[in-house]
Amino acid sequence: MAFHPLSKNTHLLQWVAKMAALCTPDSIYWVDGSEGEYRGLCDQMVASGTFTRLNEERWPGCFHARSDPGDVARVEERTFICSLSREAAGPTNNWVNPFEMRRKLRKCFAGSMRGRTMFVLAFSMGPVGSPMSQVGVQLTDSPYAVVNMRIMTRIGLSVFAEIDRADRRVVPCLHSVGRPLGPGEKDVPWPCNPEKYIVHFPETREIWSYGSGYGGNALLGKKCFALRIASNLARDEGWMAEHMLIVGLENPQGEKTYVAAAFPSACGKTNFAMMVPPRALVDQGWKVWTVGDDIAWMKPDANGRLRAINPEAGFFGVAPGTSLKTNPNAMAALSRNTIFTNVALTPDGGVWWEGMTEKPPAECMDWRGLRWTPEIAKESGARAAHPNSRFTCPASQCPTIDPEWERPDGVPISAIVFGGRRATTMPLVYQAFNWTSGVYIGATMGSEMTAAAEGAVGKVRRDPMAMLPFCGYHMGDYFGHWIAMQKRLAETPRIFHVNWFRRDEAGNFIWPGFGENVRVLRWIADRTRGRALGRETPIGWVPRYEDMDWSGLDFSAERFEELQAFSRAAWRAEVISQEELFFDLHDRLPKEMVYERELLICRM
Ligand code: SAT
Ligand code: MN
Repeated sequence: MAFHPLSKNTHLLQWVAKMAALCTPDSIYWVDGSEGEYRGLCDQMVASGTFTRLNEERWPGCFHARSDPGDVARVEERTFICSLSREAAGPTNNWVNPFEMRRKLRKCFAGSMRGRTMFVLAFSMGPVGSPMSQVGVQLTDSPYAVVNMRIMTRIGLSVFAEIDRADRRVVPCLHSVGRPLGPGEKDVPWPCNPEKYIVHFPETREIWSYGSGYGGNALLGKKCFALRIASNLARDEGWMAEHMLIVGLENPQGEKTYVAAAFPSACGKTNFAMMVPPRALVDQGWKVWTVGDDIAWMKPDANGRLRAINPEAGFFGVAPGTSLKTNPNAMAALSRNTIFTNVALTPDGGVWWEGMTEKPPAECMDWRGLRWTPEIAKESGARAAHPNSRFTCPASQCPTIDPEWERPDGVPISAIVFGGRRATTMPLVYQAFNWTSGVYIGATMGSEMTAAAEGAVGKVRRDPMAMLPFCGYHMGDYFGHWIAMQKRLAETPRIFHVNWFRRDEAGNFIWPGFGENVRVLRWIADRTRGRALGRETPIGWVPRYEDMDWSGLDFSAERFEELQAFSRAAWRAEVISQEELFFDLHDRLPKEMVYERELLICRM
C-alpha cells in the first residue's frame, strides 16, 4: 500500500499537499497501477456496494456498477472553458471568468474529501514515453474513477518514473464526487453531488471536476484532457487533437492504409472502428484493424507525414445496441476484465442490455435496481439498461486490435473521414477536392438527431468535426488551425464524407451498412493511393458504380445511383442551413471557409 509519495517531483509534491489541505481527505494514497492494487480496490467496492462481481465463469474479471440516477452522462450545461477572455472560449462553450470560477471551486472543494481517501493517479495519454504522449495526474476521491482510468489510460509507477525522469509537464486534474462523509457516516454506493462543475482552464492546462462520478465527468483523461485541454496544446504546438476513431484497412498484398474518422454520437463510431468485412472481401484477403474508437492525436512527422496515436488504452463504449451481430469484436473485447455501468443484471450474475440478444431475458434487474421483465417494459416503456450505459474494457482485448496500435510514433494517416446520420441530401461517399474544401466539409458536418430521423427532414444539428462539446477554444480559431495544418504537411491526408443512413422514398435505408461499409473504406483507401477512379460532381469526387467492389453483394447500379444522387434542390437548402453556425462564429471564421462556401454555390 503506497501511502507514501511515488514521485520526487517537487512541483507535484507541493500541488498534492496544497490540494489535500483544501479537500481534507482522511488519507492520501499514491496509485502504483499494479494488478494487485486493482483487485484490492475492486474488492473494496464490492464490499461497499458500489460493485457487484459478475458470474466468474461467464464474465471472468467483470464488475457491474449502478450510478446514481441523476449521474448518468456528461453534463454539457455544467462544462466550462474558463479562458482569460470570453472571446477565446468562443460562443459555443460555456465561459465564466476564471478568477470567479476559482473562487467558486475553492468553496466546493473545501473539505469535499472528508472521510475519504484521496488517490494520486498518474496517467499517460498515449504509450508511456512516446514523444506524442502527454502526462496528467488526477487527484480523486473516487475508487471507481481509479479502476476505470486503469483500463482507459496507462497509469502508475511507470508514469511517475516518466514524470521524474523527463521532468515532464503534468496536466493537473482535480476530481471530487463532492460528498464528504461525517464521522462514522455510512457511504452510499454511488456518491455524487447534484451541483456539478466540469471546468477547464486552458491557459494553465488545468482540469477541476466536481460533483460527478460518471464517465467523461470523472475519467479526466478522456474528453477533458485528451480533447478540451489537448486541443489547446495542439493548436499551440502544431498538431491535432481530434474526436476520431483510427482504423486500418489491409489489402490482400498486406499493405495497410490508415484512416481517421469523426462522426457525431449515435452514428456507429465504435462499430466502424471494429468492422468485420463481408465474406467475399475476407476471402480476397482484406482485413480491418482497430487502433482507436474515440480520440486521435495527430502530428506531422519529420517528413511532413501526418501520424496518429490513440491516446487511450481502453474502450468506454455505449452498451445498448452492441451485439454479436452489430459488433462481434466489441463483444469479444468486453467478455472479460470489464466494468459495466448502468446495464441490467441477470439472475445468473450476468449482464444484459437492449439489443444484446434478440430475445430479452425473462427477468432481470434494470439499471436502477428494479425488477424488469419484457411485460413490464411493454406496459411502462422502462428500459432494462440506461441508453447511455457503458462498458469499460481494455483495447488490447479487441480481436482486431492493430499490432501497431501502441507504436510510439503512431500510424500514418492517409485519409480523414467525416460523417453524419442523414436521411436525405448526402450521398454514401464523396471526396473533397482538396484540403481546404475538406475542412469546409468537416466544419459544416451535421447529423439528424435520432428522433428526428423518422420524419422531420432537415432537422440537422451541426457538429463541426464532431468537436462541438469538446473543442477547448473558439470554433472559428479551430477551423483556422485546421487550415494552417496544411502548411506543416508535405502530403495532406485526403478528406472524405460518408453517410450510411440515406433513405429512399419509402423511408427505407438504401445502404445495408455495417460490414458492407468496408467497400466504401476500400474505395477511400484506393483513392488515397491513386488506384481508384471517380467522377467529379459539384460537391466533390464520387465513385462510379464500376469503381466499387461488389463481390458477394447484390446491389444494382440503379440503387447505387439513388444512393449517390446529387440533388440541386436539397443542396440549396443544405448550403443555406450551413450558414447558421457560421453566423455565430463569423468574427473568427477563416476567410477560406467563406470562399469555399462561395465556390460551392458557384459550382451548383
Ligand atoms: O462520458 S464520455 O464523455 O466519456 C463518453 C461520451 O460521452 O462520448
Ligand atoms: Mn466520443
